Amino acid sequence: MEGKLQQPMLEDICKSIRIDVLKMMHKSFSSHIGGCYSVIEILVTLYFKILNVDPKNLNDNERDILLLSKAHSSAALYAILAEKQFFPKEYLDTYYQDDGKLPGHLNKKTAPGIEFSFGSLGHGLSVGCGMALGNKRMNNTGRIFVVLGDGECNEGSVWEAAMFASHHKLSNLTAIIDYNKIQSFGSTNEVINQEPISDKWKSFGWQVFEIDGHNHNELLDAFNSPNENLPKVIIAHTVKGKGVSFMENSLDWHYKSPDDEQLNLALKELE
Ligand SMILES: Cc1ncc(C[n+]2csc(CCOP(=O)(O)OP(=O)(O)O)c2C)c(N)n1
Repeated sequence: MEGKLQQPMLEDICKSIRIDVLKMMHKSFSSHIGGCYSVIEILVTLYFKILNVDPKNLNDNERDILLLSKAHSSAALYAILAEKQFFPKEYLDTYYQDDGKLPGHLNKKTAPGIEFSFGSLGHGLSVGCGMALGNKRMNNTGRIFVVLGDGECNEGSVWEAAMFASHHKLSNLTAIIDYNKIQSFGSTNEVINQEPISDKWKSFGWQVFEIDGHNHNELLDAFNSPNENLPKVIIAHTVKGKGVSFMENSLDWHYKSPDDEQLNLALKELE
């Protein structure tokens, strides 16, 4: 209920994060805006409603940890961390710049709030398994959340980690799949079809939720649902490029960066 009342606030935050990301991509001529826009509601819901993490106490062993395994969407995470005051908003102006604070992929050492370095796809779930098992063994209450791309799930290491997590009953681990159906060079189901995706994760021993990944209430319900002593996976149906009409569901916007005209058109839609 609380989530439902707060939804307009979350939507406003998402809009402002989309604008920050657009400006970062335009200034740096960099790629991956489509995958940033598909994951924004997922990350905003986590950082503003779910995660127990305090920028002033980043070494707290009991904190929740977010791992963005699809690290090419770093710009979305950076904009949210700046909004949550993990670091100054001015850092965003240095995204993807020489000597800047924020590189294109995630480096734990560059800015507070980045929990692990990623860029090569397929590693986040394994790292999350290790952290979740460590927390369990040390009786730490912190939970681990890993955000994966659907294309990323073509990597065999994801499925090795999936088996490991259910074997060890890592109930403190949640994976979220940003299921936007497009990867870098084609649609995910053309490259390697993962359907029926829910059945696959169930057969690997996970508790599965399949939801609209742009709907904050559905995200909140899935995150807050009681745990069955199993790892949880949220298959979040999303739209690549969500929020800007000419970017939505378009393969082009995996790699393209907006020129001046596209920046202004997108700003008009977002503002
Ligand atoms: C191991 C590895 N292979 C290839 C790449 C290059 N790459 C970057 S993004 C991407 C597509 C990923 O697709 P998906 O996980 O669906 O991401 P999204 O659509 O959410 O951006 C690829 C292949 C990489 N980063 N790591």
